[in-house]
Amino acid sequence: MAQYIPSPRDWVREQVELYERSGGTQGTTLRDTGLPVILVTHTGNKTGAIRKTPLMRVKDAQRYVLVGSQGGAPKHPVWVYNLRADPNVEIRDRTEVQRMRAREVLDPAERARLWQLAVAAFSPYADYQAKTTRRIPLFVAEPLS
Ligand code: F42
Repeated sequence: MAQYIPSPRDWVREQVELYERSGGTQGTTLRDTGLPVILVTHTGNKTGAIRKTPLMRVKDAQRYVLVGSQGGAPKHPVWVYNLRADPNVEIRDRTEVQRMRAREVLDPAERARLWQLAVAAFSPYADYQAKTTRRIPLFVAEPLS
């Protein structure tokens, strides 16, 4: 069994702990905003360790859109490289946990549609994209068929 390595960022690690410890009934929103957050469990591409990353919940029917914004930072978050290397994820949305597969959205028309959904769910994504020259990566996580 792979080892779980918690995030080095206190606020992220604490949100993951509360979310999981409460069985998905607490710690499920982003701080003061009240907006919903999901937990994405994935595999580190160098360590092979289990990583857990809270992201905003952006839904497209049964699918989740994962937005690699990291607050408009100049570099992609590391989880983007992890998902590119191994697309198998587990997504916790409050009390519901599902195994899914993540696919990076490269088609421009599909990306444009999903980006609109993302900004509708969490408007700061637009500011984050304006803040950085990198193109914020999007993934869709789809149920395993
Ligand atoms: N981040 C987003 O990008 N988008 C969101 O919508 C979002 C929402 C959100 C809501 C609540 C919350 O608490 C956090 C939220 N975040 C959101 C922040 C998000 O959870 C991540 O912290 C952020 O995106 C940064 O991701 P990161 O993967 O760069 O994480 C850092 C902090 C981290 O854990 N780094 C590790 C470290 O030790 O520095 C590395 C973890 C890792 O995966 N290592 C790999 C391995 O093999 O284990 C190898 C690393 C490599 O070099 O390739």
